[in-house]
Amino acid sequence: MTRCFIGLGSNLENPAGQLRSALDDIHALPRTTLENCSSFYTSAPIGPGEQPDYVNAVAQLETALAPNELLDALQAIEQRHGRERSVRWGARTLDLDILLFGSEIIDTTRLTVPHPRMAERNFVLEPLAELTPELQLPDGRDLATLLRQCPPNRLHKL
Ligand code: ROI
Repeated sequence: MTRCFIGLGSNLENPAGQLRSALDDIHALPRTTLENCSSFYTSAPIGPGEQPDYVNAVAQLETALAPNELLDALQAIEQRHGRERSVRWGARTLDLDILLFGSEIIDTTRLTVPHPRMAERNFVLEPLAELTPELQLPDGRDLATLLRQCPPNRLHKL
């Protein structure tokens, strides 16, 4: 079993409800247990144009799935939530990102882990720190340092 962390985000169609239902779906994944979830946070959108605020959270799983199998399963959940991949960085009903997969470093066409932009996103780092304040990334950087260096962005615990 591998411990992994998933970033959840939504800014359309009842975002907090989208996250709750995504957690139910993650809970139901095969060979996987949902160990923990952070608080939900509202966050100012990062990205182009006008879009509504997001609700973000981080979930902690233990899984026997391989990284690609987990990615397939998460993308299937996104699809069921009506995710349309039209505009890069546009508004979305549900976004599920593999942030960390044990201590693995993965760089394939489908998947880059640790998530390449997590260090710049307080809506990822804050909820992650709620779950594992002492976390070290596979490249040796520690979460507390990343948090101190992260650009500020409006973030409120719900
Ligand atoms: N901005 C915020 N605040 N939260 C997100 O989850 C999020 N996700 C994205 C982009 C569009 C980059 N901006 C975001 O994919």
